[in-house]
Amino acid sequence: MSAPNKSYDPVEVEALKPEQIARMRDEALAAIAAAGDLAALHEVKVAHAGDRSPLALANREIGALPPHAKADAGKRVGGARGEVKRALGIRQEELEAERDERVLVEEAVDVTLPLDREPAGARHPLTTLMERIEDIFVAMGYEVAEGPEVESEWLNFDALNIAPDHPARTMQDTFFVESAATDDDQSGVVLRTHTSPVQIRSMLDREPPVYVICPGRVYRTDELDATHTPVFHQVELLAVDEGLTMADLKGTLDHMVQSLFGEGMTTRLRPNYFPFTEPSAEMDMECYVCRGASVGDPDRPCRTCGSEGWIELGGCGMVNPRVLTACGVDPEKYSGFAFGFGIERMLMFRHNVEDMRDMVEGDVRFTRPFGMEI
Ligand code: FA5
Repeated sequence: MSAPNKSYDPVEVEALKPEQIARMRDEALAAIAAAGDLAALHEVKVAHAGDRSPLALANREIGALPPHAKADAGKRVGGARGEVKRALGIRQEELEAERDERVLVEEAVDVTLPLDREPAGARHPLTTLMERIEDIFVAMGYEVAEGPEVESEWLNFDALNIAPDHPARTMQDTFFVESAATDDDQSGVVLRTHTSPVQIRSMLDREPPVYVICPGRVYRTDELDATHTPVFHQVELLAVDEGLTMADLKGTLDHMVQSLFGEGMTTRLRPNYFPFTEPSAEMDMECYVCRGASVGDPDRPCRTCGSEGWIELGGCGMVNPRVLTACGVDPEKYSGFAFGFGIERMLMFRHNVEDMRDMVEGDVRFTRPFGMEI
């Protein structure tokens, strides 16, 4: 700030002359009017109303005036600065309104325009079918049990009464991960060929009674074709309790097929052989499409059961006492039943899927028609 000027002549303080103040104000007002957008207006504000603007500098000169001249000069400068400030405010509002209007036009969303929809996905029907089967048994009090897909040979075969030299060992073509050591009895490691080792794990982990349902992926060295895949899914069921009989097994199977295929459906058991069940059976369900009406009637062929009247589901039987013993369960006190079947095969006849390869190719056109069933 300048020092007080005792010999002040207001005419000689150039910046405070009325015409200078008027010029500064007019220049400021013109610049404000010319500012085309908010950024330009901000620059004008700094230049004409900021601390280093001509009017601000003139205002500083007032302090150097003698008292009688201060009021006059102060009014003049203050008036000009007030006008500039008001003009800035008005222009600011105008430019903001213009900007808002422009944004509304430029960023408008036409909700009537057609849009490229993301194609909706669908859960794989194998997953939904497996969950549906789990739900049936969970509702009956069964527990869902799972086991590893890379399994010890002992649990996959030996504990299930399939000894190394047993012919049944070659019935399921096996992917070997690690061979068994030859100089001791160390078990090898395989990709499990069925879900039955989860039976063993469940019995080893729990005290009877045991009621488990074991869904999972299994592996066999089968070629991929219309009815086989090297990686498929099975569901295994195991019940161990006092006094269980084949009648309980049959009743459980009937309940499952009725829950999945409709009231009144029934099953039948045909003798078969599995080393881990005794007696063993192949389980069939009544054809839910023709209900047996196609049998012997060439005019009513049934594609679902091949006019057999029955559809093969999988294997079952009473748990072999040797398996109970291997798992520390007293076969004198407890008995058990088990069954296991392939989910891919069930999906084939439940939904008329003709080729199993469609299930593994990952083409959404296959899964989408099954929708989002949960
Ligand atoms: C077994 O795997 C026994 N563990 C089932 C069992 C459990 C019997 C409990 C007794 C007690 P099997 O090898 O038959 O059984 O296979 C069962 C089902 O798996 C077959 O009925 C079939 O539906 C399915 N399956 C077998 N191989 C394939 C394959 N390569 N691709 C798709 N599904 C298959």
